[in-house]
Amino acid sequence: MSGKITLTMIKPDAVKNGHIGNILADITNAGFKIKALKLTQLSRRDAELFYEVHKERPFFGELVDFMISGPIVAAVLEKDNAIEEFRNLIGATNPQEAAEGTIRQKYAESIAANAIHGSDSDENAIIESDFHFSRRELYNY
Ligand code: RTP
Ligand code: MG
Repeated sequence: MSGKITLTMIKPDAVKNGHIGNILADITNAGFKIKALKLTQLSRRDAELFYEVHKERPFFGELVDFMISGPIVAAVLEKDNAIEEFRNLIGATNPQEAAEGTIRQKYAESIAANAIHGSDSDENAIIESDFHFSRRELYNY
């Protein structure tokens, strides 16, 4: 049984390029409900913690530097089968491989500056939601 929640971040490239509104429109038009939402900027310590699973990967330093380079938009989203549905909406990690109409195909610059994050499991969606939001910042409506 898959869960109803995912955590997204609109990454610094997409924020700087003025895509917040269009990306949120794509997300809501795809049937996701926004349960929590904020503009924020990660500290180096925040980004290292958030991406701890990738700390041995060769791109870890570049990833952290990029994610703290400007503000991001964090959001908790609700939809049935949220993880898989949202990863389908955002497209492949490398925007050159992302399907037509996906958020990364439309808005990403490169594999590093790839516009948006989506949780990769139900378990991580809860961990990542707790990272960005207190439970009272999540709304049901
Ligand atoms: P995300 O976690 O951001 O939703 O992306 P993802 O699952 O599609 O990709 P993941 O393997 O979790 O990698 C996390 C982020 O690291 C950056 N990356 N850079 N330079 C590279 O080869 C490389 N590979 C990955 C991307 O920003 C990716 O979203
Ligand atoms: Mg990932």
